[in-house]
Amino acid sequence: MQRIFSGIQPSGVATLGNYLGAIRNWVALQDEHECIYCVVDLHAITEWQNPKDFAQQTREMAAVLLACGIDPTRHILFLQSSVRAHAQLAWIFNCVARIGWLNRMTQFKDKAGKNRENASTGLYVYPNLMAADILAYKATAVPVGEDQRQHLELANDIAQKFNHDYGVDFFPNIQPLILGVAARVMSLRDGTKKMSKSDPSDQSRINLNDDADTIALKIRRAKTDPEPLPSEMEGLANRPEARNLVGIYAALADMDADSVLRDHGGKGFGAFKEALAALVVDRLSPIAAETRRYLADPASVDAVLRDGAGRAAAIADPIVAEVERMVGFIGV
Ligand code: AQP
Repeated sequence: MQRIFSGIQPSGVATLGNYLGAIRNWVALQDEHECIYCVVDLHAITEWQNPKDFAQQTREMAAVLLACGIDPTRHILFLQSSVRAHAQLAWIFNCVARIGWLNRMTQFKDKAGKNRENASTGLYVYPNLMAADILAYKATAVPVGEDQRQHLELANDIAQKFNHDYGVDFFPNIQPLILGVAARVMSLRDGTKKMSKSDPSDQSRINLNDDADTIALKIRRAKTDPEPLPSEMEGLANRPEARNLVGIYAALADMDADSVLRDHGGKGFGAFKEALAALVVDRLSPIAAETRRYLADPASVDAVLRDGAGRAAAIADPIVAEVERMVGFIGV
């Protein structure tokens, strides 16, 4: 069975983008893969997290994953900061990756924005930690949204350079698994920006814990253009907001976008948004209810995470110990 690794940052409440681009695929992959899923709290602190909220966000993210159907008995679910191998291997990778490689990372440019000099050094070396997350388990496939493709290419560059520098054939090649029609869900306020849990505008996203009225209101207020929906895909060219709403509908209804346009083309956005809101509520409200059920017993969530951390460390620790020997650490 192929081993896969993937992670999600507890930097806010999981969004519909996280769900369609990642979590839903994680659940589906459980039948045919050995899955290691991680709440990546070390990654989250590359940007400021208020400690009071952060602990709650972290537990809530784990609860969301369980509510969506991650099965911690057949697979592994844990917190990144609980398994020291991630940070240990990341340091070695900081010394393998080149500054020129990191300078090309578009996510750093997007997140650091104009205030680059004031971004944390953690944000800059984020892709090295991500490479360590995957390679500490010698995972060979990573289900991610389209936005993470560049980071996976960098992880492969790091693996190859390590193998080459130390004259070993140790780290495998990693394959991105980019699944589903809505591999990239965009902001409801700006169809050119991805939907993000840390976007300052709550109106830009659907949170997995939003109630039905909030979801309906956000979709009603979502930015659109004055034209009706087209009946064919070509009619969505240069209409990023319309394309995004159609993509969300298609992904949640398990249809292709052409079929959505066949059913809804020619209608104004008012009617389409009503149909979309009903679909989103139908799909997300069971998840929100199940998340609340897990959070009513936080000790049970912590027990799942503790058990997962033990099983994750049992895989990662020997791999990282071997890497340290290859590097020449004496380890006494
Ligand atoms: N808008 C999106 N569409 C599709 N997939 C998405 N993902 C994130 N946003 C979208 C996928 O979700 C997984 C977990 O992401 P993450 O939490 O590790 O970090 P991120 O990609 O930076 O997600 P956010 O929501 O934008 O978080 P913040 O605001 O903290 O930066 C990844 O597989 C990602 O592809």
